[in-house]
Amino acid sequence: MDPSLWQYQFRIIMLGDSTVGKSSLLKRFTEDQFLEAIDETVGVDFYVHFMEVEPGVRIKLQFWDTAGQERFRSVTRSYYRNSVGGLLVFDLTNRASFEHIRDWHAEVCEHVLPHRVLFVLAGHKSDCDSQAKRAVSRDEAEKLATVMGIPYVEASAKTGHNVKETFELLARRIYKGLASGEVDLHEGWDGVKCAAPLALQGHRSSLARKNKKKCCD
Ligand SMILES: Nc1nc2c(ncn2[C@@H]2O[C@H](COP(=O)(O)OP(=O)(O)O)[C@@H](O)[C@H]2O)c(=O)[nH]1
Ligand SMILES: [Mg+2]
Repeated sequence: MDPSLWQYQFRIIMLGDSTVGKSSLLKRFTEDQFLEAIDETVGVDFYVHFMEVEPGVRIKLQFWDTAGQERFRSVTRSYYRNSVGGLLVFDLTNRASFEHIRDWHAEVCEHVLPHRVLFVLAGHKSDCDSQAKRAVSRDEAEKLATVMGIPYVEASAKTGHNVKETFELLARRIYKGLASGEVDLHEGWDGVKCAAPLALQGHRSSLARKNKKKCCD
Protein backbone atom coordinates (compact mmCIF):
# COMPACT_ATOMS: atom_id res chain seq x y z
CA MET A 1 0.00 0.00 0.00
CA ASP A 2 1.26 3.52 -0.78
CA PRO A 3 2.57 4.85 2.56
CA SER A 4 1.16 8.30 1.95
CA LEU A 5 -2.39 6.96 1.53
CA TRP A 6 -4.71 7.18 4.52
CA GLN A 7 -8.42 7.08 5.18
CA TYR A 8 -8.35 9.18 8.34
CA GLN A 9 -6.03 11.63 10.00
CA PHE A 10 -6.24 12.04 13.78
CA ARG A 11 -4.60 14.93 15.57
CA ILE A 12 -3.38 14.00 19.01
CA ILE A 13 -1.93 16.27 21.66
CA MET A 14 0.65 15.26 24.26
CA LEU A 15 -0.14 16.60 27.72
CA GLY A 16 1.69 16.63 31.03
CA ASP A 17 4.39 18.41 33.00
CA SER A 18 7.79 18.98 31.50
CA THR A 19 10.32 16.08 31.82
CA VAL A 20 7.64 13.35 32.20
CA GLY A 21 8.90 11.98 28.87
CA LYS A 22 6.35 13.11 26.27
CA SER A 23 8.94 13.74 23.55
CA SER A 24 10.75 10.49 24.40
CA LEU A 25 7.52 8.49 24.04
CA LEU A 26 6.93 10.00 20.61
CA LYS A 27 10.51 9.41 19.54
CA ARG A 28 10.27 5.75 20.59
CA PHE A 29 6.92 5.29 18.85
CA THR A 30 7.75 7.05 15.58
CA GLU A 31 11.52 6.34 15.22
CA ASP A 32 12.11 3.49 17.71
CA GLN A 33 14.85 5.51 19.39
CA PHE A 34 15.60 6.60 22.93
CA LEU A 35 17.94 9.45 23.81
CA GLU A 36 19.13 9.98 27.40
CA ALA A 37 19.76 13.64 26.62
CA ILE A 38 16.77 14.64 24.52
CA ASP A 39 16.37 18.33 23.61
CA GLU A 40 13.78 20.19 25.61
CA THR A 41 10.70 20.91 23.50
CA VAL A 42 10.19 24.59 22.83
CA GLY A 43 6.70 25.61 21.77
CA VAL A 44 5.30 22.73 19.70
CA ASP A 45 6.92 19.86 17.73
CA PHE A 46 5.18 17.62 15.19
CA TYR A 47 5.49 13.86 14.70
CA VAL A 48 3.68 11.61 12.22
CA HIS A 49 3.00 7.89 12.32
CA PHE A 50 0.83 5.62 10.14
CA MET A 51 -1.07 2.63 11.44
CA GLU A 52 -3.79 0.23 10.37
CA VAL A 53 -6.72 0.13 12.81
CA GLU A 54 -8.36 -2.68 10.93
CA PRO A 55 -7.47 -4.43 7.69
CA GLY A 56 -7.49 -1.84 4.91
CA VAL A 57 -8.14 1.14 7.22
CA ARG A 58 -5.02 3.27 7.42
CA ILE A 59 -4.74 6.14 9.87
CA LYS A 60 -2.31 9.00 9.80
CA LEU A 61 -1.59 9.99 13.39
CA GLN A 62 -0.37 13.53 13.69
CA PHE A 63 1.08 14.37 17.09
CA TRP A 64 1.53 17.75 18.63
CA ASP A 65 4.16 17.64 21.29
CA THR A 66 3.83 20.57 23.59
CA ALA A 67 6.23 22.06 26.05
CA GLY A 68 4.84 21.48 29.54
CA GLN A 69 6.14 24.59 31.18
CA GLU A 70 3.72 27.24 32.28
CA ARG A 71 5.54 29.85 30.21
CA PHE A 72 4.61 28.01 26.99
CA ARG A 73 0.99 27.30 27.91
CA SER A 74 -0.28 30.21 25.85
CA VAL A 75 1.26 28.58 22.75
CA THR A 76 -0.23 25.15 23.33
CA ARG A 77 -3.73 26.26 24.32
CA SER A 78 -4.56 27.27 20.77
CA TYR A 79 -3.83 23.68 19.66
CA TYR A 80 -6.27 21.93 22.03
CA ARG A 81 -9.24 22.93 19.94
CA ASN A 82 -8.07 21.07 16.85
CA SER A 83 -7.22 17.80 18.60
CA VAL A 84 -9.39 14.69 18.78
CA GLY A 85 -7.13 12.76 21.16
CA GLY A 86 -4.94 13.54 24.14
CA LEU A 87 -2.29 11.44 25.84
CA LEU A 88 -2.08 12.51 29.48
CA VAL A 89 1.39 11.60 30.70
CA PHE A 90 2.86 11.59 34.20
CA ASP A 91 6.16 10.22 35.49
CA LEU A 92 5.74 7.30 37.91
CA THR A 93 8.72 8.59 39.92
CA ASN A 94 7.41 12.17 40.12
CA ARG A 95 4.45 12.61 42.45
CA ALA A 96 3.77 16.22 41.46
CA SER A 97 3.41 15.28 37.79
CA PHE A 98 0.63 12.82 38.81
CA GLU A 99 -1.09 15.43 40.95
CA HIS A 100 -1.18 17.82 37.97
CA ILE A 101 -2.97 15.34 35.69
CA ARG A 102 -6.43 16.55 36.73
CA ASP A 103 -5.43 20.14 35.93
CA TRP A 104 -4.25 19.16 32.45
CA HIS A 105 -7.44 17.20 31.87
CA ALA A 106 -9.69 20.01 33.10
CA GLU A 107 -7.81 22.63 31.14
CA VAL A 108 -8.20 20.76 27.85
CA CYS A 109 -11.85 19.82 28.43
CA GLU A 110 -12.66 23.45 29.18
CA HIS A 111 -10.91 24.78 26.07
CA VAL A 112 -12.52 22.38 23.59
CA LEU A 113 -16.13 22.87 24.69
CA PRO A 114 -18.67 22.12 23.18
CA HIS A 115 -16.53 19.39 21.56
CA ARG A 116 -14.59 16.71 23.37
CA VAL A 117 -11.17 15.13 23.31
CA LEU A 118 -10.70 11.40 23.98
CA PHE A 119 -7.90 10.58 26.41
CA VAL A 120 -5.62 7.81 27.62
CA LEU A 121 -3.67 8.17 30.88
CA ALA A 122 -0.06 6.97 30.76
CA GLY A 123 2.08 6.28 33.83
CA HIS A 124 5.50 6.71 32.27
CA LYS A 125 9.07 5.48 33.05
CA SER A 126 7.80 2.03 34.08
CA ASP A 127 11.44 0.87 33.83
CA CYS A 128 11.96 2.60 37.21
CA ASP A 129 9.49 0.27 38.91
CA SER A 130 12.11 -2.27 39.96
CA GLN A 131 14.42 0.40 41.33
CA ALA A 132 11.98 1.26 44.14
CA LYS A 133 11.72 4.78 42.74
CA ARG A 134 7.99 4.61 42.21
CA ALA A 135 6.11 7.54 43.75
CA VAL A 136 2.63 6.60 42.43
CA SER A 137 1.09 3.15 42.84
CA ARG A 138 -0.67 1.43 39.97
CA ASP A 139 -3.78 1.20 42.12
CA GLU A 140 -3.89 4.95 42.70
CA ALA A 141 -3.36 5.73 39.02
CA GLU A 142 -6.05 3.25 37.99
CA LYS A 143 -8.48 4.89 40.41
CA LEU A 144 -7.82 8.32 38.92
CA ALA A 145 -8.30 6.96 35.40
CA THR A 146 -11.61 5.37 36.46
CA VAL A 147 -12.82 8.68 37.92
CA MET A 148 -11.93 10.42 34.64
CA GLY A 149 -13.55 7.58 32.67
CA ILE A 150 -10.43 6.83 30.60
CA PRO A 151 -8.05 3.85 30.20
CA TYR A 152 -4.74 3.63 32.10
CA VAL A 153 -1.47 2.16 30.79
CA GLU A 154 2.08 2.00 32.15
CA ALA A 155 4.89 2.40 29.63
CA SER A 156 8.58 3.17 29.17
CA ALA A 157 10.19 4.98 26.28
CA LYS A 158 13.54 3.74 27.58
CA THR A 159 12.79 0.02 27.24
CA GLY A 160 9.95 0.37 24.74
CA HIS A 161 7.55 -1.39 27.15
CA ASN A 162 3.90 -0.76 26.14
CA VAL A 163 4.74 2.28 23.98
CA LYS A 164 3.11 0.96 20.80
CA GLU A 165 0.18 -0.37 22.84
CA THR A 166 -0.44 3.02 24.47
CA PHE A 167 -0.66 4.95 21.21
CA GLU A 168 -2.63 2.21 19.48
CA LEU A 169 -5.11 2.10 22.34
CA LEU A 170 -5.74 5.82 21.90
CA ALA A 171 -6.00 5.56 18.10
CA ARG A 172 -8.47 2.66 18.34
CA ARG A 173 -10.52 4.53 20.93
CA ILE A 174 -10.81 7.49 18.54
CA TYR A 175 -11.64 5.23 15.60
CA LYS A 176 -14.38 3.58 17.62
CA GLY A 177 -15.74 7.00 18.65
CA LEU A 178 -15.72 8.09 15.04
CA ALA A 179 -17.56 5.00 13.81
CA SER A 180 -20.20 5.28 16.56
CA GLY A 181 -20.76 9.00 15.97
CA GLU A 182 -19.40 9.95 19.43
CA VAL A 183 -16.74 11.90 17.56
CA ASP A 184 -18.25 14.05 14.85
CA LEU A 185 -16.68 15.83 11.93
CA HIS A 186 -17.48 19.49 11.56
CA GLU A 187 -16.56 22.30 9.24
CA GLY A 188 -13.43 24.18 10.20
CA TRP A 189 -12.25 21.56 12.71
CA ASP A 190 -9.01 19.67 12.05
CA GLY A 191 -9.11 17.05 14.83
CA VAL A 192 -10.14 14.39 12.29
CA LYS A 193 -9.75 14.48 8.55
CA CYS A 194 -11.57 11.92 6.48
CA ALA A 195 -10.38 11.08 2.95
CA ALA A 196 -13.77 9.59 2.00
CA PRO A 197 -16.65 10.98 4.09
CA LEU A 198 -19.17 8.82 2.22
CA ALA A 199 -17.33 5.67 3.28
CA LEU A 200 -17.59 6.86 6.90
CA GLN A 201 -21.34 7.34 6.53
CA GLY A 202 -21.61 3.81 5.14
CA HIS A 203 -19.52 2.42 7.99
CA ARG A 204 -21.70 4.20 10.57
CA SER A 205 -24.93 2.92 9.02
CA SER A 206 -23.69 -0.65 8.94
CA LEU A 207 -22.53 -0.33 12.57
CA ALA A 208 -25.92 1.10 13.56
CA ARG A 209 -27.65 -1.80 11.80
CA LYS A 210 -25.41 -4.29 13.60
CA ASN A 211 -26.11 -2.67 16.98
CA LYS A 212 -29.84 -2.60 16.30
CA LYS A 213 -29.71 -6.27 15.41
CA LYS A 214 -27.81 -7.01 18.64
CA CYS A 215 -30.49 -5.19 20.69
CA CYS A 216 -33.28 -7.11 19.01
CA ASP A 217 -31.59 -10.53 19.19
N1 LIG B 1 14.09 6.18 33.17
C1 LIG B 1 13.47 6.76 32.14
N2 LIG B 1 13.78 8.02 31.76
C2 LIG B 1 13.12 8.56 30.71
C3 LIG B 1 12.13 7.83 30.01
N3 LIG B 1 11.64 8.64 29.02
C4 LIG B 1 12.31 9.80 29.12
N4 LIG B 1 13.20 9.76 30.13
C5 LIG B 1 14.11 10.86 30.51
O1 LIG B 1 13.34 11.92 31.06
C6 LIG B 1 13.86 13.18 30.67
C7 LIG B 1 12.79 14.05 30.02
O2 LIG B 1 12.35 13.45 28.81
P1 LIG B 1 11.56 14.30 27.69
O3 LIG B 1 11.12 13.32 26.66
O4 LIG B 1 12.37 15.46 27.24
O5 LIG B 1 10.31 14.84 28.54
P2 LIG B 1 9.20 15.93 28.11
O6 LIG B 1 9.67 17.24 28.69
O7 LIG B 1 7.93 15.48 28.76
O8 LIG B 1 9.12 15.95 26.63
C8 LIG B 1 15.06 12.89 29.72
O9 LIG B 1 16.25 12.97 30.46
C9 LIG B 1 14.80 11.46 29.28
O10 LIG B 1 16.01 10.79 28.97
C10 LIG B 1 11.83 6.49 30.42
O11 LIG B 1 10.99 5.76 29.87
N5 LIG B 1 12.54 6.01 31.49
MG1 LIG C 1 9.38 17.56 25.31
